[in-house]
Amino acid sequence: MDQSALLELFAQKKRIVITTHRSPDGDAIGSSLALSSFLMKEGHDVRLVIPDAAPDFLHWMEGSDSMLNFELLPEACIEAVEHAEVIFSLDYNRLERIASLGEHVMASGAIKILIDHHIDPADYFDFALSDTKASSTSELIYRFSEAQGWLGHLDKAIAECLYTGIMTDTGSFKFSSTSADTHRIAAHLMDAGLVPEKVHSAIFDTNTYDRLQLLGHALTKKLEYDAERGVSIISLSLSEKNRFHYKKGDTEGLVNYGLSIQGTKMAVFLSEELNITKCSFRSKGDVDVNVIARTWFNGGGHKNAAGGRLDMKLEPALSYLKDVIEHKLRH
Ligand SMILES: [Mn+2]
Repeated sequence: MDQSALLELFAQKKRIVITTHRSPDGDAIGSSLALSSFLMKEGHDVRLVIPDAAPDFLHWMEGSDSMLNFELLPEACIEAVEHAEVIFSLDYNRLERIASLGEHVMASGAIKILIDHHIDPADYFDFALSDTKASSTSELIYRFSEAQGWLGHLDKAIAECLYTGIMTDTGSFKFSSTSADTHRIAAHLMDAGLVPEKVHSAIFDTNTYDRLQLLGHALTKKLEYDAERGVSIISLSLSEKNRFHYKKGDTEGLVNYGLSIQGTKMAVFLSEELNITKCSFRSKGDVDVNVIARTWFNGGGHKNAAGGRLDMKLEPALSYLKDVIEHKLRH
């Protein structure tokens, strides 16, 4: 499918489902809500389906009330997918990322469109805008909408959604994926009425007292630094998280503190859940944490930011991680 076929596709009103990944972040929700608004303003029937809940700090975004949560409303989500003529995959590129909803997407005869910036997309779509150099899926939604001729619909609410995605995925415009185009798009979003300070504050000035105490505990008691290898590790057990009344999203960004130590090449955050330990990886330069996460931690992501999971408690997970670092990685 090419660009002109896409223009033709959206010339008629369609039943459209937008999907994004599990544990949706600012880019997942921002890009999905923005695309949803563009499509609705074009007159299409749009459902936005998310595998599980979005964190509270994203609930202010316009349209977030109408998202269908697969965990809460599985039947409505499956029905939407089964009736869709077009299904979008945003900010992910493998159907495992949307839990068992992926099987329904796979089985659907709808036209499948992938818009994403992760590497190695699986081959299940009819059209893909897949650019691993792009700062965010939100940036790609801007480009996609521009190519479709939809930017006339760009308003303040859509601009806020796209800006949220770009800002969160670029660490507030500081990661190497931030291009001149990223800034140009941000400028256009401001022209549409966006107030960056408002979005920044809505996303980041949302700490609770407990969250800051948990952060303090993690940094003073649970941060290990291996200066020789340039590796930092933060680990938190379920009971530690409970002690600080942990809520989803409270450890968001914690791994970046490890990476900010001068000389660090790789930072890891281990977070114990009921029966598993979640692993987040960040790196600088040539250290490819996507490969590390894929090879040893049942996960993947980007070269400098990836995630994975181990089916074990925190203590064995920490030993396993250290074993991989000592014996498997070249330093
Ligand atoms: Mn993203």
